[in-house]
Amino acid sequence: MRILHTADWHIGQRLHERQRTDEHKEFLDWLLNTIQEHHVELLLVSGDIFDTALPSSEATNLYYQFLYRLYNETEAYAVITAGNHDSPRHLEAPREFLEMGRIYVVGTAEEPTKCVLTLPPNEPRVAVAAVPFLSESDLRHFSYETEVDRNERYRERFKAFYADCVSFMPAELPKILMGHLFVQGGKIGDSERNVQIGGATATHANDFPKDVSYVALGHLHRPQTIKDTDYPVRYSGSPIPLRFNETAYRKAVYLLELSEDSTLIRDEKIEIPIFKELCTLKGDETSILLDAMMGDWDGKYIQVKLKLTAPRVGISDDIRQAFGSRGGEVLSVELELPEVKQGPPISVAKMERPEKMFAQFHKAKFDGEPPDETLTQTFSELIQMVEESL
Ligand SMILES: [Mn+2]
Repeated sequence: MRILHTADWHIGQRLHERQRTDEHKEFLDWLLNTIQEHHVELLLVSGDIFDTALPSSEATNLYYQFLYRLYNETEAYAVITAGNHDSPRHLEAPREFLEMGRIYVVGTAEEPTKCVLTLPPNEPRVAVAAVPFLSESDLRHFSYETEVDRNERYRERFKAFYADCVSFMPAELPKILMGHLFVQGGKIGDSERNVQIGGATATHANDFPKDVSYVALGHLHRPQTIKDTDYPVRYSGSPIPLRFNETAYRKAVYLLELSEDSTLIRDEKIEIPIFKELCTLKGDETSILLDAMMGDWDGKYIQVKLKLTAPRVGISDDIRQAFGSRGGEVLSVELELPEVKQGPPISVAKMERPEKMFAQFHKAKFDGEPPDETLTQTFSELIQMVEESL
């Protein structure tokens, strides 16, 4: 059976207020072509379908257009689970309707039995544990428990949940586990350091049961294999870079093929085309403006980290304009002012009114912009409150 693993679509996401609808549309078109080209029989989407619990009508429309095309233009089955960004109930609402179209959605998981699917339903060739994001709040809290006990119990719960899922699967079928969680050893963004989230809370790759062919994970946006000994425990990553720090590696989906005796006979990483380039530029004003003139910025999103020796009014606008005239769009300009090594000695006699100091601080921090009236007013009220309390 040919299977495609993807996750973390985050449809409806905005990057500095820019809608990503076009990028998501291009990705879903590409995904459908890839499914057709490789004769994929089962699509797995491991959580975070949408970026928010209540996605916009555009985001919802894009999702259902894709599902309809998947049903209408391919023969593939699909298993879709909820991530921490999704509303489990919202995602699951059309569950029975979608099942008529070979699409299986699992949003909530009260019991392991509810997650186990065997596909195709009439002549099963694979068993899938469609486990959505399980929140820590699902655990009953015992007041006498220490944090460590609680973390360990959370981890134990995962272990037991997956073990139960496997015990409900027909022994002769190849087994695939899905999940939306952090597994110890995973890396996020561009960072090479391992992520530690609450230490003991994190599930270990070895906590997944034996006798499994593949673990299809979602949650981390970088494609990566956590364990590759008996079977891959893997994150497919997100299809588009959701932040500027997700551009140092290519986004991907994974194409798998399982033989009837549960062997993974094909395991291929397919790189996703870059639909919109995200670039980060660092430097002083001269080098950034030179970059703007020399580079090809057509259709690109740009983040600028500008080193300044002194604040200057309007510098952000100049930079936006320089790239804008070359077809690029600057989404953010971060100003880096030199750190003052030793502050001037403070004497009470010379001390300015706090409002004036605040205005100076604001100008230094925000590109020469003085604070607006509301902010100044609020600050004054705050100072008054402090002075009255002395
Ligand atoms: Mn997530």
